[in-house]
Amino acid sequence: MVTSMKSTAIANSNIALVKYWGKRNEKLILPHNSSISLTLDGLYTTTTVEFSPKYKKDELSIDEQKIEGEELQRATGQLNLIRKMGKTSEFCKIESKSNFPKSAGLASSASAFAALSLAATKALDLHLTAKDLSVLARQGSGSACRSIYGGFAEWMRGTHEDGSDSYAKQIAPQDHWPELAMVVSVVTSKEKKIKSRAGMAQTVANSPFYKAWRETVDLDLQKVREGILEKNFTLLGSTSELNALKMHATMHTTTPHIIYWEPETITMMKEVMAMREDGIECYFTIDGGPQVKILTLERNVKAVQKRVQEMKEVQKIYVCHAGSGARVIGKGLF
Ligand code: 2P0
Repeated sequence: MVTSMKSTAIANSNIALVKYWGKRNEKLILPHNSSISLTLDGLYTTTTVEFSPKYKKDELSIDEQKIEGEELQRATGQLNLIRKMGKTSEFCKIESKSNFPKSAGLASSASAFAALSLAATKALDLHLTAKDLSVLARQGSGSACRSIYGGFAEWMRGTHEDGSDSYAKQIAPQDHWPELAMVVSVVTSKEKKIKSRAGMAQTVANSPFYKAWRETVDLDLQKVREGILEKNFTLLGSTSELNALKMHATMHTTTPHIIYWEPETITMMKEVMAMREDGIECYFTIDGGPQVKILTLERNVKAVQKRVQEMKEVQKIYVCHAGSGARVIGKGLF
């Protein structure tokens, strides 16, 4: 009889080029709109899961800190789905480590729930297709469904009430566009006060701009898809930048308003605009946090990096390219 089932997975974070913002079903995590992302090679989470009778409850540690409360409940909720699939009631130990700060707008829940879903299903010897893994990861955190894939992924909103057609697919592989780079600049690594989940729910509930967001997002998706497939950087970058601003406009106009930007965020946005004026083509995108991610091409990375490094507002820089999808690795964290 097998008494211990253990596996380790690694998943990269992803940054949306057309954002997911707002749910039509909060329990199943079904979005109002589709989204497109770039999986990043430099930011990742490693997670080991072991199911065993020796555990009397689920035990979770993140970055070597024991976790209780809401975060543990979210992990347990995801594990309950997986236990049901694997027909087991055993508890497990989960250790998770990321190489970047969590809850600071760097998509830590995306890599975390993608890695957890893959590690836990493998530990129970379940071999899910990428599509089924994406459906599963989505129920932990929406953006996690995109981190299953390397390269560029599109999360299709779907229309079914049970969420069976709401999952991501790869639109271009990791090696499709090696020249595309993202310079992630961290202006503060403090955890944000308003989690994306609460922020988007409030925005859907009362922002007068949410309707405009939904009405314009399909065209953004079409342009970004085309930008990626045809490697049209100007189309991709300019559409992504505007899409991020539109998402933030829905937050700025919700009551009470949600402003994830810090003064340093705006300074960075202006610097990106200044670089463009100086002939360095680059565009910004910003998520549920103050960090500014700069899209550029390899030939401009050094120039962008130099300009960004010179700014006192920036604490840390990660230069990223398209990364690989979630995968199982041999070496565990315990
Ligand atoms: C995105 N974000 O597309 C958008 C852009 C933040 C801004 O997905 O409630 O942690 O777990 O589904 O995935 C962050 O939200 O939210 C996010 P839940 P999630 O990347």
